[in-house]
Amino acid sequence: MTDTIFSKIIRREIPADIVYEDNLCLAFRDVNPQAPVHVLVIPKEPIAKLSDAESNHHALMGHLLLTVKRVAEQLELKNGYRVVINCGEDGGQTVNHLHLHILAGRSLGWPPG
Ligand code: DGP
Repeated sequence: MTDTIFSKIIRREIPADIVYEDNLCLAFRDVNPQAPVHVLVIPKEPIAKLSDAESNHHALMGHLLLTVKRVAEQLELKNGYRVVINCGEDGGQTVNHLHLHILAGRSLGWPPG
């Protein structure tokens, strides 16, 4: 997989507003927020997109979801939040490093555009 801007954030080569980090993942605020709270949770392993995840990523995938819950608690998102994974071109993915969007702080419409 080619290097992306998110790999540079993991390596601290470019700045980001990091809200959580552990040995497997990183969470930081989106540079172009679509809601009052917009955080991205990414694995440190550079998996390009959800459809590239393999069975050996089983535990990592669970860890990413539990990290969403942890970050939501840390940021006190008591009124709820939405988790989004854009996958591939039609899914609207623009950065080819798997990421989970956490959106919160306003009432979110459904269905998404
Ligand atoms: P997606 O469309 O699902 O691939 O979302 C990519 C998101 O990444 C988008 O909401 C904007 C965000 N993003 C892109 N470049 C940067 C960056 O350099 N820093 C941060 N914090 N977010 C970025």
